[in-house]
Amino acid sequence: MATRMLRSSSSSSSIFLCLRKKLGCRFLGSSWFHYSKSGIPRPLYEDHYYFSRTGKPNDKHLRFCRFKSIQPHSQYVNEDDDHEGMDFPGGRVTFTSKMRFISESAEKRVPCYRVLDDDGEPIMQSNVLEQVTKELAVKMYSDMVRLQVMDTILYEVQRQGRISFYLNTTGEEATNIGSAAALTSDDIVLPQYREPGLLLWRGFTLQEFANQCFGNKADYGKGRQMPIYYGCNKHNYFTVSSPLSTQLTQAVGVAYSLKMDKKDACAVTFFGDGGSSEGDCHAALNFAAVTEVPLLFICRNNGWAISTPTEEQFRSDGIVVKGEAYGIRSIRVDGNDALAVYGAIHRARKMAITEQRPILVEALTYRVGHHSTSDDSTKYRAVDEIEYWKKARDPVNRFRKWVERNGWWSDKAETELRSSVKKQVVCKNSFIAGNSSCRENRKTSDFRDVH
Ligand SMILES: Cc1ncc(C[n+]2csc(CCOP(=O)(O)OP(=O)(O)O)c2C)c(N)n1
Ligand SMILES: [Mg+2]
Repeated sequence: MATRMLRSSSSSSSIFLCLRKKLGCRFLGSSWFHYSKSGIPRPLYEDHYYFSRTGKPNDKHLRFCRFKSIQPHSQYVNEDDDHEGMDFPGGRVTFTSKMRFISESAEKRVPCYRVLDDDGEPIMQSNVLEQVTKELAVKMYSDMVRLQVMDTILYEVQRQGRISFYLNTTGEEATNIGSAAALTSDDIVLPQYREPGLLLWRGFTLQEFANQCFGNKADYGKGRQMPIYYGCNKHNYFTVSSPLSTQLTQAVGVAYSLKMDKKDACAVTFFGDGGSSEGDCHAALNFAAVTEVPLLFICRNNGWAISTPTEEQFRSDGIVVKGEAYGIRSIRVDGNDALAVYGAIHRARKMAITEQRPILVEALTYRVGHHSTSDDSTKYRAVDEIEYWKKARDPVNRFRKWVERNGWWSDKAETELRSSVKKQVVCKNSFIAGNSSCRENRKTSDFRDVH
């Protein structure tokens, strides 16, 4: 059957490939795709035989329609001739004499969209290279560096015993900053916990980050949360919370309110590969699909959920294929390529708002650091693996190479940036100086603003 599928799809394959090259990035349509050996998605009803070529389906009692939200966009599907079958809620179903189970996985894994290669060279011409101007690129790079420096210092601060906990974003700077750059400040973010780059991008200062980690009196959460549980109304950033994936169902509600108010904005929620196994994740994907809300689901697939590797987390081809099951257009991107993340999220945002639909983005990245300061990842993963991702696949260096080649960055600019961030961090009255001594009196404050 695979050969037959291949043969019958050869001409449309080349059209599809041309389209793909032209468009630069490709979202998977929301329904009925199957991958042939060539890796080209085909509608699942291809190559089916029909139960009856003469009989009329007696299904008038059933309400039938192809929901608008799951109609494959012509850009993503090769339409075949309509064959006989029956109309059934959700659309037309064709008959087949072949007992054929849908494969548990496609022959070819969903490809990963990237703009830059590992050395920061564009792999081919792409609109994204024009969209990202000098000003935008320099801000993206600078914020990636600020995030790195903040992580290094606050990690050390925790090791000195001055704060109780810390969790860094090392290795995931491009996923953080690339998506932050593609959104607008009206888009409402519901984070998991490894996305402080979005707050940083929106203007949350290093001092504000430290206030929260120290739980001092300037902390917006009044010291009632663990360190790194940032939240900020002004920046449309919901407070981080412990139970994994609860933010996903909440995000559907937020997106629904944006839809009702006809806002030119979307909700954006982040989760990890581990979070994708929570029931809430599946409820949220389905809920978002049927309510047709402008919501971006961004999964950071970083290989690990504390000590659980992704091979033990799921049997599917990652998270991207789950979108299709729920009727959600989806894409897999290289999460260590800031331009790919930017391009995909920028396009996804536009589709989510103009078409009022959820979009799922799976960013392939790697958690270079330990899960948190409560973890020692060398106990369950090879140091070589960590070093490989740290050195050969570092997202910050990779982006720097591209910015530098454009003549927008230099060693001098690098030295100035790093020393100015460090200065903010370590000078007198800096973001960490003296913070541990300014806690509010808990006896009187603990019950204020609780309800
Ligand atoms: C409902 C729930 N189950 C378990 C935990 C414990 N827990 C905290 S973080 C974590 C790993 C999550 O991994 P992932 O979603 O991949 O995110 P990452 O840490 O890799 O960024 C687990 C299991 C939790 N916080 N909530
Ligand atoms: Mg993970």
